Amino acid sequence: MILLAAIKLKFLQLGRFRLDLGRPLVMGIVNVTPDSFSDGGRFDSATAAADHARSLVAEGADIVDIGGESTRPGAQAVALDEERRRVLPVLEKLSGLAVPVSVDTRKPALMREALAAGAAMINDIEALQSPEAMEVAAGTDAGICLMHKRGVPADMQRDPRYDNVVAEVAGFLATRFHAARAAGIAPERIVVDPGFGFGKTLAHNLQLLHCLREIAPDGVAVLAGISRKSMLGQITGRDAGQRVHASIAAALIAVQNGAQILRVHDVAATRDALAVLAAVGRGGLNRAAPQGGAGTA
Ligand code: HH2
Repeated sequence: MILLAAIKLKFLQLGRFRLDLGRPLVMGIVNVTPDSFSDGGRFDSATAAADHARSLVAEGADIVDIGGESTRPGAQAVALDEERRRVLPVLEKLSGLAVPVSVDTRKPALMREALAAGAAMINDIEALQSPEAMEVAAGTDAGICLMHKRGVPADMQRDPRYDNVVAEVAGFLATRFHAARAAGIAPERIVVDPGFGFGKTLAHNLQLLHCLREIAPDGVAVLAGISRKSMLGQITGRDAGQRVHASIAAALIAVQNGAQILRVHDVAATRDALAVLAAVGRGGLNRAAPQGGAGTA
């Protein structure tokens, strides 16, 4: 039995990139798909997707996550050749990017090809449960995101049930973390994610957000992907494109509840919100009277 890290990790190691965990990291989403729930069809050429990735980096993304298969509720699986055709040309255009590129895929063959093409992280919504995926991941120095989901995208929102969603998600992520450690993957390469919206009702998602600190093995970095998701539509009544404000609120709550990486569509807005949070944190440490005047502008 491998002991869990007793202290919080200070950095993430994603291939050749070492990312300081002293502040929350922002992962910008680039969907190279015709059918993603909020940006489907907007970046479905390699050039448009690579340009979007670069603009997210300019806005302050620490990682960009390239996906060639929508996993929204009800989505149908995409064939390997098609996903490959969507993702690999984007990776090629992004070689030499200043930040690590993650690839959001559950297909071991594409993981292997993406890593060979320069990806520094694998974001697997199936948490490396395929032995082949685990083998690919263990054979590299890339970062790994292990996400919880119940069911498959085509039917995962059909009446999901848990006795205790927080305990069950935490148990699953601990098991997957141990499996990755046993395969030889170092803890600083591993991130865990409760998988908001993946086989969960609004109540389940809210419990997970509230208890985010409880879902990860000790010291392991937590990624939260809530951006523009339908749980925010259920709360606000707004369509996906109108959920930026709600996404920012959820992102800040996630960070205050222990998330260290935020997977988001709206990088600039998220960065601004995090800057305010960080300033309040610094202000709280310095109990002296605030500097500056009482201007309102
Ligand atoms: N959510 C989506 C896709 N991949 N990966 C992780 N680790 N965590 C998530 O919460 C997550 C994810 C779904 O969001 P999006 O990529 O915006 O939409 P779509 O699946 O429709 O492309």
